[in-house]
Amino acid sequence: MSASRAFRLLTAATLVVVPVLHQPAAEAAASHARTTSAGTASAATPSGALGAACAAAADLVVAAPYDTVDGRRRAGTVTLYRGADRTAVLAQGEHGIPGEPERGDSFGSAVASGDFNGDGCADLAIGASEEFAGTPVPDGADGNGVVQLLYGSAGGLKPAGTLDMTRLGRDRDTDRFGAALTAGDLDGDGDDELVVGIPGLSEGGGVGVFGLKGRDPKGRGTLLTQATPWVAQDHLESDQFGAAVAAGDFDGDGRAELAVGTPADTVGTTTSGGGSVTIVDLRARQAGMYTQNSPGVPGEAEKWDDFGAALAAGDFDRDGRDDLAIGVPGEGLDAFQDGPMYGNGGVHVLYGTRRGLSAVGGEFWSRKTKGIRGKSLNTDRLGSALAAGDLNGDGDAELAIGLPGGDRVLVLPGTRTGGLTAKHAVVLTGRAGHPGDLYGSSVAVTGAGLAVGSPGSGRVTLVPSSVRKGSYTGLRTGAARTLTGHPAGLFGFAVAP
Ligand SMILES: [Ca+2]
Ligand SMILES: [Ca+2]
Ligand SMILES: [Ca+2]
Ligand SMILES: [Ca+2]
Repeated sequence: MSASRAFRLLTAATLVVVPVLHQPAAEAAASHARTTSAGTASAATPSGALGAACAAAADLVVAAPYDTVDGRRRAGTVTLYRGADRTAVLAQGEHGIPGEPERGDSFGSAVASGDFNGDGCADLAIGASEEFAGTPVPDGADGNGVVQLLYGSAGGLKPAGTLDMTRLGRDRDTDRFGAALTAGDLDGDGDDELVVGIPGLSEGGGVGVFGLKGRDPKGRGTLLTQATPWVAQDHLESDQFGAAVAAGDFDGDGRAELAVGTPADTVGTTTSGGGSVTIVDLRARQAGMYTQNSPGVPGEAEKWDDFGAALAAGDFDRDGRDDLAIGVPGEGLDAFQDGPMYGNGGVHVLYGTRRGLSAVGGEFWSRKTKGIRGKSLNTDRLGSALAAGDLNGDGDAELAIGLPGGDRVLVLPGTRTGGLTAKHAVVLTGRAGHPGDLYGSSVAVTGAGLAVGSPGSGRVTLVPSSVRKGSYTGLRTGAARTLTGHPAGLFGFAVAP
């Protein structure tokens, strides 16, 4: 196996992919409904007659994209849990899932749940970003990538088909289709669209949107790139547009907009890898871009910042409009930052307004922010993973921020009176003396609390939360439980409700 390949995916575990997976699917459009009802198996499932007919397959999905399957290394598995009980281990070629486990597929590169077919039952999308459809190429090359769909039903999750680049009218290339996933109701018709990140696409990355306007989610999708005429951005092959995706209704009109991270985007003329985030209104065919050089956004775009490496949407101030958290894990706050692996890291928060997201009144959070406990280190990489959801049941979303280099997760309470606050913020800590755990590489808000992945040690920590209104996270840190898998499989690389 190629050491560089392993390094890259591990790096991605720490640095890049997390947001996507953790942006709980349908969080975007359904963030208000989600997570308020502790114990609900699928918050994405609307209540009602149809919903009652759905079998609750899982309330937590844990990906292990490097798991060995039938002796094939890095083929990948995805494990479903209800509470702490394992209900199924999914792999290609098992449980009716098409394909076969091959060396290096990375099934579980991303996971997202949502109601894609509109039947009221929560469905599951699983990325296998390194899958090759045709002749395998040598280890180390980027995969074509596929996404496998499973539909919820009265009988549980059933395999429903495979998506790949050809559904977007393009030949397969080293696209990494499915390296990132999210779900959201982009057209306002009540079902979730599936959004697939394709960061390796030749024109600097891309995003595929499936199921718009009542179309079959398995049918022809819509491809969006920086070269799309109404997006019209400069693009280099290495930009990684689509490395992170999130959906949120930022203007409160009932339809979600799409946020696309381009963490390696060049900003200005001299800056490589400063990163950008593009906000897309697919229906209006409008796109706008934020960088650290945008008016009102604090900071300055610098090399290796990785602005947009993680994204999460949630209504932090409960005004009915989603707000957007943007991770910038490579942000340097200390003198020594010489290299792409360094970064104290930070998170920008843009709040939604009637006219969409606005940098006015935005925030920048780091471990140096007043009121946040602990010392900021230049290896923390805070903002590598983000998740938003209402942990304490008072209607506003809390924000969980992973800093896997520091083996910690910072959780900020949302408030009706001013959005996120450091007041009663919680810092969750991984196992003492185990820095290789990479605790906080992935985070997800579930119906029961917060899930934190430590792929370095193959662990996922479940921290339950309960109702506690106001400026609290509601987390019950003393009641945390741990799920374990194979460390070599990167169990916990991605988690989703
Ligand atoms: Ca469904
Ligand atoms: Ca829809
Ligand atoms: Ca808001
Ligand atoms: Ca809350």
